[in-house]
Amino acid sequence: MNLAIFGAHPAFEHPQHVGGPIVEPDTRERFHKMADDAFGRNWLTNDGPLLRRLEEEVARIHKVRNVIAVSNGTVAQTVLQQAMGLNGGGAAVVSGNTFVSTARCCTNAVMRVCFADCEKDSLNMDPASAALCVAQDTRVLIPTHVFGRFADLPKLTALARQYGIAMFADAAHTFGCTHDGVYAGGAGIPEFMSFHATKFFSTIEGGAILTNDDALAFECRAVRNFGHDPVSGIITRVGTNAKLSEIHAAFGLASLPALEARRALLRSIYETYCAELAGVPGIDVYPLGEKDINNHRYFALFVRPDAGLTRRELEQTLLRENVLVRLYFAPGVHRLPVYAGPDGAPAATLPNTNRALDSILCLPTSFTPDLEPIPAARRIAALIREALDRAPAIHKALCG
Ligand code: T4K
Repeated sequence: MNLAIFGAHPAFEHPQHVGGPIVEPDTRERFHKMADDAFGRNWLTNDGPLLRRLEEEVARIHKVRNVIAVSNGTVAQTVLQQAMGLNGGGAAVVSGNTFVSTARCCTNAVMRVCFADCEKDSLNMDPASAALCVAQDTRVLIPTHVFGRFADLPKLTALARQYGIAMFADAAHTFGCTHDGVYAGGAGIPEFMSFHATKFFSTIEGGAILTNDDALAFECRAVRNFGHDPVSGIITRVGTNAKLSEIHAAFGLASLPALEARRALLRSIYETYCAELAGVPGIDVYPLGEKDINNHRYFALFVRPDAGLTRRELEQTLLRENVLVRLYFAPGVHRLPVYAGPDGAPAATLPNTNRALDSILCLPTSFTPDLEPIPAARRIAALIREALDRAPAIHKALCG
């Protein structure tokens, strides 16, 4: 196999994105019909019938009492924090291995952020590192479930209880995922999700809070709608506009019947990558949780130092083949200049997080409609094997 880096035609005619939206033909058809019905009703937002149905369906799937759908995952965290009274001062313990928004929502609420390291294996918040972050002014612990794999909630909730601090989880990646049979939202703490177009389940833009706490759900509904009390309609607290439109809800509802087939396909892609990359020197696949059921939306691997190519070199080689790999969440929110100390030093030194983020590469799990998914995944794995076999020549081509 020749490689584009040596002048061959790229392996893929069109760019293959990590996170390219998954929209089955049936989903499109259902969406058009539901959106059209919404226009027929002339009710397009503000707690409409589709939004309510979406909330009921997600609550049923996740076996949780309350789902509050909002306009995106970032806003879901903001609404949840406000409903929990986490505004104005104090500190939050956040995982260094998360999307930038998890930390930004805290600083937007005028909370100081302390970044915890992740566990080597799961890449989720390490309870021991989180414990070291807890200070006098700590108010909340916010683990993220990375790539659909659950953080160690028993240990983290025990830690939060020990110090009398609040806790909720960033479950942006965990739609339809379970740990020990329990879905996000059902483990005794509130959790929020993202329904962004790149996610396993999407409302194009959207998100939700999941909680078994009815009083908290009531608060979230009020905050979502400018602070209007959901029963009286009177503005009784400070709120914002976090509403999800009927058209977005329609897209989510239209996707629901496709989800099990979608998960099965993603699982086959995951298994294909695993089989094709097994035993490739210098490549480790991100391990799934033993007691977890995953949605397989993300496929992450790590390029070890003995791979022959650096992560950057492998990334560059694949980009030229139109395989648009991503480096989630590199370089790491804790290493962003916006969180640096006055001396410019990173906000935290997190060895496990740094090691993971300096070697991670996420591969596409969805492809353009002209491609058969399994052969496309096989081809990407073959490109990786070929690139590593020809490491010295690639190194030379990239370094000049
Ligand atoms: N917590 C965690 C752990 C999260 O991962 C996220 C979001 C949040 C909280 C916040 O939730 P939201 O407020 O976003 O609901 C993407 C997504 O925008 C973001 O939702 C996601 N996590 C994050 C991990 O990834 P980007 O900037 O890296 O990628 P983006 O949106 O440019 O899309 C990824 C790729 O997909 C691109 O290469 C192009 C392709 N793509 C994207 C879209 C939107 C398409 O082919 N078609 C499309 O329509 O943030």
